Amino acid sequence: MTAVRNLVLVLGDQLTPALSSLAAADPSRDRVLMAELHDEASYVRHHKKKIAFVFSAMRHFAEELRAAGWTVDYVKLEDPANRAGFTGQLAAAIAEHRPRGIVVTEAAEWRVSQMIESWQNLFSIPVAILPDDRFLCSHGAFEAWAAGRKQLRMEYFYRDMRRRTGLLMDGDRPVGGKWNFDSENRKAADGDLFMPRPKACLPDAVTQEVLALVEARFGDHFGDLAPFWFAVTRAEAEAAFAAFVDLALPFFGDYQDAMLEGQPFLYHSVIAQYLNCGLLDPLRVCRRAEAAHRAGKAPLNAVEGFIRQIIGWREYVRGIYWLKMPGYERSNFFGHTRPLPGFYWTAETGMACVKAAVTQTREQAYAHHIQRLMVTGNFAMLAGIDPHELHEWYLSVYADAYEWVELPNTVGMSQFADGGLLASKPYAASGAYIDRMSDYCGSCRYDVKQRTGPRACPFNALFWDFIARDRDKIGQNPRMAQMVRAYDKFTAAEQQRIGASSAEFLASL
Ligand code: FAD
Ligand code: DLZ
Ligand code: SF4
Repeated sequence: MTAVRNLVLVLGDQLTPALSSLAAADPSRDRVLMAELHDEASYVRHHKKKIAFVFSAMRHFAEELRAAGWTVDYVKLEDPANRAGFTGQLAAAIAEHRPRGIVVTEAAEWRVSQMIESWQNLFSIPVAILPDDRFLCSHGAFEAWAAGRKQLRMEYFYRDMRRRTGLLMDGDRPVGGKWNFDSENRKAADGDLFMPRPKACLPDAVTQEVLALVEARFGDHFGDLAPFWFAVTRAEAEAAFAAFVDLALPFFGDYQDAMLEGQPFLYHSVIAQYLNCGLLDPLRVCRRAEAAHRAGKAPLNAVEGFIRQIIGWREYVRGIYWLKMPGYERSNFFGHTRPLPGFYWTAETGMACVKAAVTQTREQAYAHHIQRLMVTGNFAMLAGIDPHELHEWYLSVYADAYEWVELPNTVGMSQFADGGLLASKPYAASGAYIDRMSDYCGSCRYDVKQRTGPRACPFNALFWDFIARDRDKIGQNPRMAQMVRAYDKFTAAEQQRIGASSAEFLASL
């Protein structure tokens, strides 16, 4: 047997054949290590579907690498040689193979990157940590963009990304003459529209084995395992994305912010879990969407909106995460301390919008952006929930959840807990917004038109109470100042009723 030159550690969200660590290695002399790790499956209590998805995608990727000529040590969860964590597993592999060095693509999140940085000292062998070039904006490029700016607004970052990638550009000008078509993307959905479901993939034998394993080992985690329909290979993920481009992308823009009872996916792509673990490539996905537009198959407002989410928001939140960690995790601008209500896990609440979002989260490990931002996120901010507890909830319950993307979305975008670094204003809304964008209110036991009293939509009194409570912190923002002025116009008796309704509801949580 030839001596192993390097061990290439491939993490569970690095399932990409063109990964920098693999590109730097040689299948004839280097050995790949992958491991299903209890520590990674339980640093938060991930949704069962997410664990099954990651393990099955990892197993399939190991086979893809073997077929391409790599020697892969794949340590299953039940293997007696399993050491539960990255460091222990690597120590065992080093003892067994005595490699000259370790090669790894940088971890996507802080927790694991700290671990990796300790290895060179710990093991006394060279550890090469390579950049993750699946992201379009490197850490250095984001730092350079952010340096010296008073405000880090996504929109300007996004324009730079459009110029750098050439996506939807006519020379140096944006296709259609505008950078952003968001104002066209706010239609409420109508239940009579045809809603394509995301392409479902049948679990093969590998996935079936993983499903049994997850039920046996993580059966007490949140969420339903069945039905399991996620893609677990690159080919399946590509097929799911192709189906989205054909059937849903044309309407993605129009109904991006809409919510409908019984329609968890609407016209969303449901690909974040594939992008985040490496089964789909962000730039390729954007180029496919652009090609659909250029071929006349999808309108500009849809394609621009879709591309903006990926080269704009996705890259921008990653940049903010790495710029601001580790302190960012404990941001709490409003000083909120209320524990997360039990209904975030049980869905047992009379609020139809929250019930729908949590129920589909339990069933599908999925909720679309507006449900996360304007229902569960908005409620938590208005109710003064501890942002760190909420962060752990979002990190646990979604198949696409990884801290680098989840934390800025939760702490920055949805809770304004960073004081406005990421978002230009708090995403706070009363029931009227949810009523406008959804059909939830019709079946709700609360009345969205009432502001106070036992039957009033809780979002209403909570919204005005939030404005009154935090007026000093939000009042400088022109859009929030308008809300403060509106609150000030209420009679003293109405303000008193708002305070009492809100306090009564919060006491009942
Ligand atoms: P689509 O609506 O079809 O959008 C297409 C793609 O754009 C997504 O797949 C995703 O890769 C990207 N995207 C869209 N919005 C964002 C955004 N705000 N930030 C980063 N990427 C975006 N996204 C995650 O990938 N992982 C998370 O853990 C996560 N946590 C979130 C927590 C909160 C509180 C909020 C408000 C948003 C969070 N998001 C997260 C962003 C967004 O909600 C999801 O990316 C999206 O709902 C995934 O569904 P989709 O693939 O159908 O997306
Ligand atoms: C999310 C996840 C899970 C559930 N399980 C594993 C695992 O068993 N082995 C592994 O290598 N990676 C897993 N992951 C993904 C890691 O948590 C991810 O690599 C880190 O969050 C770094 O981004
Ligand atoms: Fe949600 Fe209020 Fe509408 Fe009920 S009435 S669904 S609580 S917004």
